[in-house]
Amino acid sequence: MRMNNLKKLWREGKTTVGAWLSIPSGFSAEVMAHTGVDWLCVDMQHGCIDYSDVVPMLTAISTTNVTPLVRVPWNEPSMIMKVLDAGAYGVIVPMVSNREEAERAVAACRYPPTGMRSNGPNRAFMYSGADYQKHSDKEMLCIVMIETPEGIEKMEEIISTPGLDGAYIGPTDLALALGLPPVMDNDEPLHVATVNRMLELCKKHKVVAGMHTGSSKYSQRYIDQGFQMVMLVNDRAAMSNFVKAEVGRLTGWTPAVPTAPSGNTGY
Ligand code: 3PY
Ligand code: MG
Repeated sequence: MRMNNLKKLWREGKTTVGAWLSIPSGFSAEVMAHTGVDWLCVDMQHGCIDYSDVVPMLTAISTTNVTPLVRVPWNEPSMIMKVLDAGAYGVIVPMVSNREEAERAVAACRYPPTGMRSNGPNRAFMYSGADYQKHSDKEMLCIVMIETPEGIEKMEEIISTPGLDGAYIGPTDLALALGLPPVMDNDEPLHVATVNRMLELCKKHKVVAGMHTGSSKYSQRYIDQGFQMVMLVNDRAAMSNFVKAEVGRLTGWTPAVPTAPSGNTGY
């Protein structure tokens, strides 16, 4: 079976940089897969992306060694299983709030007797190899997002869930959960303290800590802190920010909705 490169890099203690795909296109996924990132996440939660878009996007990413992940729209086992069947090497599950929900996400990623994943890896076995079912439990990543008030309160019981590979912070939902405005690269002391507490718990329970950022400045900050999974750039934001800046330089045009100071609006 094809090994999970991302998991290998984490095992070696390395930091990994990824990007986010919101545009429903195999071509833009392929373009992004040739940018030097370690992993790409196809975003079914907030991206303009359905299952019929996910399949050609995963096919496009598999022209490279970039590890393909999918953020599912919700903690719903049937969609987790379908994206793994399509060849995702891991899922990011949003809004996980307690141990039971984390266990449900993990179980959807593992075949019986460990979990409850149903058999049918229709594209996965072509991408991975004929022995997919035999090895997939140890290669597929289950990463949950902690970004709700209950999730903040119960972060240790979530992070210590057996079989969990990573905990990923959605900074804007985290901000809302803390009663703050939904700012991506966030310097609010309460936000910073909550992020730091999650990182410490991830280290304690030997789970990878992931952080969503909007600029290399903040990516660097989280890398320096010890996050092993850092999201640098979103395809839609990259296109929009670059073109707006170029048009502005040439014509003096300024957008009605200003670009965030960190340069990013990449949810
Ligand atoms: C958040 O900021 O809440 C996210 O989920 C990032 O995608
Ligand atoms: Mg979120």
